[in-house]
Amino acid sequence: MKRISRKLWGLLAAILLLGVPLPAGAFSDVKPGDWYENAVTEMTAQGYLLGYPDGRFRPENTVSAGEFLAIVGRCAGAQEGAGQTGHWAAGWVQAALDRSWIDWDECPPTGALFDKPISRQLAVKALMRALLPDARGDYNTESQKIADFSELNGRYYETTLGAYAAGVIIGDPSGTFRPLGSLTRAEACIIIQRALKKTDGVLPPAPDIPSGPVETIQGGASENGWLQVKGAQLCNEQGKPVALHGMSTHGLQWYGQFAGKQAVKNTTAFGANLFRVAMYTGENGYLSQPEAMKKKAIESIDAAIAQDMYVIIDWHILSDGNPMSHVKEAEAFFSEMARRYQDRPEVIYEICNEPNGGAAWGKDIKPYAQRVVKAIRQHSKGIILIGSSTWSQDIHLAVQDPLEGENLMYTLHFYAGTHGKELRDRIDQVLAKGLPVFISEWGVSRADGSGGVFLKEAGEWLDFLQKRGISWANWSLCDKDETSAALKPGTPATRAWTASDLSESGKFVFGRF
Ligand code: IDC
Repeated sequence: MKRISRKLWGLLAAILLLGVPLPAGAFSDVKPGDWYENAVTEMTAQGYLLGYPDGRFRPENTVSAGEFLAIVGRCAGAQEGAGQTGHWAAGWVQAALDRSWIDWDECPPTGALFDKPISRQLAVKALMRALLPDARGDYNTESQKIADFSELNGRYYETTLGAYAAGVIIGDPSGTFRPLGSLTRAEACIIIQRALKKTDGVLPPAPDIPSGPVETIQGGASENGWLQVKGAQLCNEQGKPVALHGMSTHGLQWYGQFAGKQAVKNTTAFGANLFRVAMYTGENGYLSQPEAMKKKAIESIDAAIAQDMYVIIDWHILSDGNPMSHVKEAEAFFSEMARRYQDRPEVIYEICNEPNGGAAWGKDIKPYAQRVVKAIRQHSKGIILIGSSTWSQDIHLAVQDPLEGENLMYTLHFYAGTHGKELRDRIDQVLAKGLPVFISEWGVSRADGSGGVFLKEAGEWLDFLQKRGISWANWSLCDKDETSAALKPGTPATRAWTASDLSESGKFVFGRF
């Protein structure tokens, strides 16, 4: 059924882009032996491609942005969005914007570029994002195929290299891509046909664009009870979407005072309903002093529970990049914690803060996660948060090979001074495929914990997360002299805090609980 309706869309798209039906082989300007003859004939036979009433195909005419995005949208089975202008292509451009196939500046919804030729780099990006979003090309291998690679804007690397690797673009005899050049109808026909073939009839699911903000409930554990994951959304016990917002501690071994009762109480007073207990494993943390760190973590967890907060136990791997190195310790620790807190709906288990170094999803992280999830599930049905490679940024790899089980979520970590739209697009990609995402750590600083603060960028991030009902914990609740710290240096942990105790970061973040 799906395949038929997509074909029908393709047919409609072809009418729009290329005119009215004519029998295959009937174009007076497509001659046997023309380099595009084969593609035009085959696409026509499939019903994707049609010509003009005068019997011509006009292979050398230039394709406009509106025309190209309309046909790609229909080939991908998308629906028109709410266009901002009366232009016939406005709804299709909007659909492409909503799905992040293109960005606002590349073809604004106001229409100025709808009838302008689409650049080759942009056309390829839109096509690949729509039909083959997972295609990737090795930088070294693929860039060598492109003689004028230096002319390609960096934002098009991923989709262009992916298109070369997938064979969607083969390049002209001179080996140039001409990223800024335009695309003829013949060329558009060929690359769309190639991409459609590569989908093998299995098109990526149309991203489920939130039609408006996801309405989430806040509140504490007494109100929301046991959390559950429904689809990609974190929900409360009644099945209503819920959002948790709060702070992560810094390392318990260094800033343990800001993980105690008073600090937790202060954080709740500013409106947080989430507390993350960052128990470093390396760096003189749990692996060096297990009993002391466990005691500290338990104190902190109990303090959060007493304040009606949800609380994350974070196995904070960092310098020990591969979680597999200490899987036995992790199994034992989480088994003990899950047994201890089996009746507590507040407790959330984060089993590997940030795998890095050589840790790979399929080889290390997933098998690690399977073992630790199993250990936890012997006692608790609580939410489990799973990291990924590259410091918990590679959710696009996790989505290709997720774990089986319930109430599992995948963490993405970002720092507003370092990470932006690339990672947000990644979140939308995986959400569209149903992967539940939790931001268990983010900062208003650069990724090194310093620099900035980047409040404008952080604001864009939080708006994005709010619209999607995604929960977050901010790094970090301490008074260290670094911009990611929420408290001014010298702020005591032993009394209540006022706004004047908060750093620039703290003011911003606490204001967003
Ligand atoms: C940073 C701290 C910094 C500390 C360093 C090493 O801000 O004071 O010296 O760790 O332990 C992460 C990590 C988190 C980092 C943070 C900022 O999870 O431990 O904290 N960050 O660099 N991932 C990305 C950034």
